[in-house]
Amino acid sequence: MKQASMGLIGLAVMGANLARNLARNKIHTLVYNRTASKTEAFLQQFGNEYLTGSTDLADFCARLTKPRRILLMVKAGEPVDQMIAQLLPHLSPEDIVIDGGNSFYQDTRRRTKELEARGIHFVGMGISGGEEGALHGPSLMPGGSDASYEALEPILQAIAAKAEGGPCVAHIGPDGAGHYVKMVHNGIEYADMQLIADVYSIMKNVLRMDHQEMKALWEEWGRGRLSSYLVDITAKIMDRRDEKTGRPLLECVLDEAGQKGTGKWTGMSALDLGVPVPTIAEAVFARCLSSCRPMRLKASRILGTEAVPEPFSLDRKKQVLEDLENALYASKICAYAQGFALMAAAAEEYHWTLHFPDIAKIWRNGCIIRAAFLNTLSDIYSRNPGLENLILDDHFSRLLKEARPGWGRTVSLAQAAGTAVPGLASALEYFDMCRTEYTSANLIQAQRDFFGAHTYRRRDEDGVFHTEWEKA
Ligand code: NBP
Repeated sequence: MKQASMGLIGLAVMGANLARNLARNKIHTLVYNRTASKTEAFLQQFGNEYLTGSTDLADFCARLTKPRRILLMVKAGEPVDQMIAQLLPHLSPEDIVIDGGNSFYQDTRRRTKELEARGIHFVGMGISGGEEGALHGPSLMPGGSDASYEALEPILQAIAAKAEGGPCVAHIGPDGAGHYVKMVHNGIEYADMQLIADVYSIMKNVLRMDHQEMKALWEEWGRGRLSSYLVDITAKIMDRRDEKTGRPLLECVLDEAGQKGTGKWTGMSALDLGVPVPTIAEAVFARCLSSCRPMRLKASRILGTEAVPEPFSLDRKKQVLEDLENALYASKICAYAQGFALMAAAAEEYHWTLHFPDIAKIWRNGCIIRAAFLNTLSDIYSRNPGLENLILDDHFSRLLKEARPGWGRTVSLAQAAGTAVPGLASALEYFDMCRTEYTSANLIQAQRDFFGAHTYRRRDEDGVFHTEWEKA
C-alpha cells in the first residue's frame, strides 16, 4: 500500500477539515481518531486516493513515510500528552510531531524538551480561522526547530490561506513561540471584539439606532480603514432576523459571553512579564462580568441606569458617528500595540526572535482578526523592526493625536449615559497614560515609602531615598 506523506490524529471539526484541506491539495493524508467509528464514518464520506485512514495506531505509524509527519488535532491539555505517550513506541528519531491545537505555550515548551531528548521534533503550531479556515485555508503559526519547519514548509504553504498571493504561514520561532503568538492573536481578537461590542452599545443605547441603520454603518466602515472580517460579520449579524419572532436575531441572543482560555492566558503572561495589556485584559474581564448575569440583573434593578438621552439632531449624530469611528480605530491601534509589546517581551524572556512584519502578514487572511489594518502594521514593522511601541510610529501617532478629541468625547458620552464601554475606555486610558510625562506614580511611591519604607528615587538626583514622612 502507498505510504502517506502526512498523518493526522483527531477527527473533530478542526482535524476533519484540515485533513480535507490537505487531501484537496494532493497531500496524501492518513487519518486516525481515538474512537474508531469516527474514522470509519469520516472515510466513508470523504475518503479518496489522497485521504485514507487507519483504526490502529501501530498500523497508522507504519503507513507513514519517514521521517514521519504527524499532526495532532486533539483536545488541548491532557489528551495531547496521552496521545504523544501512545505514539512514542511507534516513532523513530527525526520524526516530526505537530500539535495544531490551542495548547498552552508552556506545555509546548515542556513537550519540545521531552521529545527532543528522544531525537523527535515537536512543533507547536497555532492555527487560526476556525472550521472554515481549516477547510479553505487557515493562518498557520508553527514553532519548533528550523529543520522541522523546512520539512513542513511546502505542505503548510499549500494548505494555508493566501494574502496578496503569499501563503499565511511563517516559521515563528523555536519551541513554544508558535503557540505563544497564536495565544496573543486570540488576546487581540478578544480586544477587537470587545471594541466592536462597545461601539454597538453606543449605537444602540445612546444613539438609539435601529439594526438596518447599524448594518449600513458597519458596511460603510467595512469599506474604509476598518475593513476586516470582524466588521464584515458584524454588519451581517445586524441584518439577521429571528425566524420565530421576526425580531433582529441579535436581540434574542443571551448576553453571556463564553471563553476557552486563550484570552486569560494572554493576561496571565502579561502579568508575569509585567507588560501592560489593559484593553486585552479588560475584554477578558468584560466577558467574565457578562457571565455574572444573576448579579447583573439584581444590580440593574437596585442601581438602575442613567436616563436614555434625547434623540440627537442629525448634525450632532453625524459628529458622534465620526467620533465613534475615530475612537474605534484609535482603540484598535492601542490593542495591537499592547499585543505586540507583549510578544516583544516574551521574545526577550524566552530567547525567541520574532519577526513582526511576518506575523502581521500571516494574520492578513485565514484568521479571525484579518484586516486591512495588518498591511499597515506589516509595513510599519518592515520599515522599523525595532519599534518600541506601535503608538510611537509616525503614521499611528499622527492618527492617534487627531483621534484623541473625538475618542474622549465618545467615552464621555457613553459614560454620561451609563453605557459601559470597557474596551474603548481602557484603550483611551492606556494612550493617555503612555503619553504622560509625569504620572501620578510619584504619589504611589511616596505612599509605599510612608507605610513600608520601600524607598523611592528622586527626579533631580541619583540614589535611593527614604523619608520619615510624618516627621516635620
Ligand atoms: P476538540 O477540541 O473538541 O477535541 C476533540 C478531538 O480530541 C476528538 O478527535 C477526540 O477523539 C480527541 N480526543 C479527546 Br477529547 N481526548 C483524547 C485523548 N485522550 N486521546 C486521543 N484523542 C482524544 O476538537 P476541535 O474543536 O476540532 O479542536 C481541536 C484543537 O484545535 C483544539 O485544541 C482546539 O482548541 C483547537 N482549535 C479549535 C478551533 C475551533 O474553531 N474549533 C480553532 C482553532 C484551534 P474522540 O472522537 O475519540 O472523542
